[in-house]
Amino acid sequence: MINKNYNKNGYLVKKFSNTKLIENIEKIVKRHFYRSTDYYSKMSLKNFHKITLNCQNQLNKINIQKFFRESEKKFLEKEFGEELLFSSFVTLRAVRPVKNDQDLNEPLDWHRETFYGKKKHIKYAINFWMPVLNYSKKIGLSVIPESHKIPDKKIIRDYIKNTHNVRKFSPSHKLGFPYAPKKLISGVNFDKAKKVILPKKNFMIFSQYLIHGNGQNFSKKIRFAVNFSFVPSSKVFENKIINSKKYNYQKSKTNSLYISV
Ligand SMILES: O=C(O)CCC(=O)C(=O)O
Ligand SMILES: [Fe+2]
Repeated sequence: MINKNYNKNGYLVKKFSNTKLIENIEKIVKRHFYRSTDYYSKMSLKNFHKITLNCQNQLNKINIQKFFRESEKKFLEKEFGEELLFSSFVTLRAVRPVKNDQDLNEPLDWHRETFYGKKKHIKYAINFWMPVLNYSKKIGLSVIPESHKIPDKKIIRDYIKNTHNVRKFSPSHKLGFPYAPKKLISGVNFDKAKKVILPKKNFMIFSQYLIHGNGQNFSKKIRFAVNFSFVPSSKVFENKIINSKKYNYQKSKTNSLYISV
């Protein structure tokens, strides 16, 4: 990545070159979540995650990664100038409004992806993240700018109680919730934390080393975002060629693969 902002802050916001993707994703999400917020707020987290996973499975049928690679080809070529490998599935991030500020079941706390995977390429891997519905300044993704420069060993974390009751390979797990959650104890300056403001029809990419989290949703509606990750192929050290496709085994929580799309 050669972009100065990205290298300085650890993330970058860009306008979509083609908005067709946003429309398609919105349509699918609305089709799965057609009832009132109240209806979803009353159900257990487990049942809510089941519905979310159904929707995520549908989203995975439209090859969002490929659409992104093709429509942002110019930008990606300029920034990376090499082949990129994409995570084999996308995650739908659906977060219900919280009832009060003690309600810590819904959000994903501060983390960087090395909390949950140890592969060398994570250092070079990049998360793509796009708001889908009901995002605002109040409920955007939170980041600590420049925190991607802090070495992993300085970031102190500890295991915490699995309050989500996430089991390995359960729907919640497949939605990106950790089954062995950790809490960031020290090593970063939380005074620098900020919400990233994404104008409509923009996406964000950020280093997997950047400290980020989604915070509680204090709005009245369920917020939806989609994310996946990608990595420059030269940074992947365990390429395997299967049926003429390049795969990298990322032995992570959900057994995701990096593939060329
Ligand atoms: O959007 C969210 O809810 C969390 C996103 C996140 O942690 C990620 O994209 O890596
Ligand atoms: Fe994350």
